[in-house]
Amino acid sequence: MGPAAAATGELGRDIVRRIEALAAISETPDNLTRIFLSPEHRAAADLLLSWMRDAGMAAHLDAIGNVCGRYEGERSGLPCLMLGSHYDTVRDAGKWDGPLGLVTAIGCVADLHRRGRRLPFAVEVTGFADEEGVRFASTLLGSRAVAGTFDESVLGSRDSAGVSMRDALTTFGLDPDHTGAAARIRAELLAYVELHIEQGPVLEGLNLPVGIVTAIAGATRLAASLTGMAGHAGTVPMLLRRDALAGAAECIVEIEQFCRTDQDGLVGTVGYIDARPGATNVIPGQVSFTIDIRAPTDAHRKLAVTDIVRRIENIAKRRKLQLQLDVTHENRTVPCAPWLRSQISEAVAAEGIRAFELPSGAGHDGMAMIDVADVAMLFVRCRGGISHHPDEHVDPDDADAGARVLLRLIENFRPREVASE
Ligand code: HGY
Ligand code: MN
Ligand code: MN
Repeated sequence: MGPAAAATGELGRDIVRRIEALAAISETPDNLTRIFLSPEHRAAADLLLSWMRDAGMAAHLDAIGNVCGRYEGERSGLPCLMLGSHYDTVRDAGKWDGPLGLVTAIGCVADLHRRGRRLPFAVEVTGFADEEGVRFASTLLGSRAVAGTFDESVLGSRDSAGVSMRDALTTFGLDPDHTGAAARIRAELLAYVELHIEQGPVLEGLNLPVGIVTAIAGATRLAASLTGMAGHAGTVPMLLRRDALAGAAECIVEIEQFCRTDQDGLVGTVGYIDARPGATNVIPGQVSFTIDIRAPTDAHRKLAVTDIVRRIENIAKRRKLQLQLDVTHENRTVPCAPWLRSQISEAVAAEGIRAFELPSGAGHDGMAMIDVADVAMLFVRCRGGISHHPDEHVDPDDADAGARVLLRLIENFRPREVASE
């Protein structure tokens, strides 16, 4: 008989230790910010690669900056069950959004390795380089590269400091002309499964440590720019002004009001705004802001976007502001595969937990991975439903429960053909 499986609590303690180590790698000393292709992003990648190797995986950085680990099956070269999540963060982030899924997957493989357990398929762990889309206007860059849907035209896009993605990739040590090398083909992947914190309050309300995701809600992101006329704050009469910031403020409140009156789960957020020239005594002449719109169904979201755009156009027209509106990101709702959901449900029930299903309002790498594999997700409860905030927290016992479910899923995994026989 080989070594015993991890004792209760052991996987959870290992996850917390790794989460703390990753959270210490930040661009800012007082909070956690780790943006795509920054030096800290690179340091986190190196740490993840070392953990993957310690867990018995062959590991490398791919052409877009994803960290990729592979644990061979009973013989080398078999198709894989891919596990993963992202290692970039939003600004002033929590520690768990992204890294939880990644370090849990690494911990599970480490446990298989410790026991010398090989499976009739390979297990791969992918740490996606950019899911949040904070640095450049586009998002899901890491998983799109793996899915073979990376749009090379985004290489020319620039961050707020004017650095192009092409130059940032070069500085990171990658060749921007070879991002295509990160792409995988469907025959190599049996499925993509991601564990992630829930980022909402549902599991906590039901007193459940984990939940099975039914679908990932689609999203539309837009970049808006309003141009008016800068001028002297003391001399230009109020009725003669073309104040771009006041116009943006009206648009923002309009978006909020419109989404608030919706009864069916529509949400709209303006999360970034930049006003120029940006001085106390100058009327703002130019403002850029972002808009993020989500709804439970694609049809509902598309109708809402059309309505919101019309309202913004009317505000701009009335205020004599020039408007530029561009869709920077559009993702359809992605269903989680029923055959994978039922295997996750079995693993949850086998851990003595009620198998509960819920949708994801947040976006995830599965939205891109669907183009190369069937996808599924397991959510882990977080405290107070708080996410994208430094107070984000997962109880170590819940991290442990998530890991035990994931490990059970891996060890009992049946590829689709076998599962449906
Ligand atoms: O925005 C999202 O839903 C994800 O957290 N990137
Ligand atoms: Mn996030
Ligand atoms: Mn995330």
